[in-house]
Amino acid sequence: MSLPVLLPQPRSVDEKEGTFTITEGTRIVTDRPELGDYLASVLRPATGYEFAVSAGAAAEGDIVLEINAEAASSTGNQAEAYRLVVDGRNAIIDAPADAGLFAGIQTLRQLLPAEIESRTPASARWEVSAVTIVDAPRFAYRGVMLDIARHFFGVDTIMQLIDNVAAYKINHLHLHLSDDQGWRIEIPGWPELTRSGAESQVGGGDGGFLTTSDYEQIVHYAASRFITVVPEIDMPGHTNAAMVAYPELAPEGAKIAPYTGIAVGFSSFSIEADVTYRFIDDVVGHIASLTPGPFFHLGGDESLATKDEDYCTFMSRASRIVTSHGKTPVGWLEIGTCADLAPGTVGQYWSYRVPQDGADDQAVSIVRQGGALILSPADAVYLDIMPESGFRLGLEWTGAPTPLSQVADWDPATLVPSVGEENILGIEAPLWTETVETAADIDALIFPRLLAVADMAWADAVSDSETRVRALLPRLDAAGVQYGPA
Ligand code: TNX
Repeated sequence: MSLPVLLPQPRSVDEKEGTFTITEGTRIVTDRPELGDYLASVLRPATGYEFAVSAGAAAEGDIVLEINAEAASSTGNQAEAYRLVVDGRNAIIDAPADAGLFAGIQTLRQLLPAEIESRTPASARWEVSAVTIVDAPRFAYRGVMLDIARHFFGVDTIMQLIDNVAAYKINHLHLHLSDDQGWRIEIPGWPELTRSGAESQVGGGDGGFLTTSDYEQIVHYAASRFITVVPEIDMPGHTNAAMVAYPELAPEGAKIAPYTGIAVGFSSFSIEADVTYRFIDDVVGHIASLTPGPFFHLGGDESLATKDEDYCTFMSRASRIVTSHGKTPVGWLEIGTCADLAPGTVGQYWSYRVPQDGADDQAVSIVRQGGALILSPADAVYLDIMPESGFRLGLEWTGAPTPLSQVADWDPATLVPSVGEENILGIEAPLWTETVETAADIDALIFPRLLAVADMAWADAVSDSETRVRALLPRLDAAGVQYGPA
């Protein structure tokens, strides 16, 4: 039996003689019941087996998940490191921490036939080749972004996305929660945000918003899949919807009406008004209190309606509001034009694979101010860029489509020549939703290209990313993911 393609590519894979077979009697033995239940929930639908989860001693035929501090000695002391040892008797995952066990579970899934991903009973021989895998990620931050402002998507769609991406070891979900076209999260004391501010979207549909409990549910579900939610409230531009709700946030005399087009760069908060900063303090404070992860994203992109001299005054203040609520600020790369950010502010690179218009200087400025970078080069990992010309969804402002073959065709360590790997948190693939209206549209743009991103964000060096991703398509098929061109 030969090993299937594993994606992301593990650090070391040592194939052995023999096979382990999952049967009706296979139990999951672990003293981490939540992880055991999760693994059972992954394996049950296709196999139809029970997968009793229990603590105690393992017998032949069992799958074992165990915390083992020593596993760190062979993998490096990383939270997501794990070992997976399969022989004729057992499949055993051990790791220094739960996040590593979760990562190891995803690898075990891929050692089984693709039919394991079916949500209804499937027939296959549930066999796994004997193997020893020792694995840990290259980058700590492996993200995907969903824009729920241009078109609104609710809890169910977001939870489905979380499950679909967790299978490929994506561990951050950035939610773009506000833009010109809509404000998408409830904030106590500012009720108009989710009335007039949320009733529009691109093309004039109904819009919508997440209640506090919706957002809590998402954060909780994401955490159960070891995914950190990164909330973004975009400012001082991309704020038309907030100003529809509260015109006092706008510069004097500005005319504010709901916006349902897809232009950018026409809105700005008032930089002088005190109410602007009271508002930001309330918004950041509320969302930060609901968000267990360390980050709060302030946007800061394309603030073309904000005067240059005002932009940095604003970003100095706004980034410090974020740190005052205990979070690390993140901003799109333009924040690197400012020299007085809160120390440690993270920058999200969204220029091209060859830096344009001073993007390299902006990246360096962020690193000098103590921040790291999240890399999202637009002509590689912007998943809203069409996968092929004429595709029914997506934009093409990068000048050309982004086919699967291009997604991993760059090197994170040399993207910005003077920013080395030690200053790179990781890679994130954004999905802006100007053209995206349904959950099926999300699948069609995110998959399979996100797999190439997941591969390069986890693995030390991957070659032939396109062929590797194609090998995984039967798994996406079995899982019912309606992926786009590959
Ligand atoms: C640029 S990239 C934007 C978004 C658009 C996107 C469309 C960035 C930080 N801002 O406002 O939705 O292009 O691809």
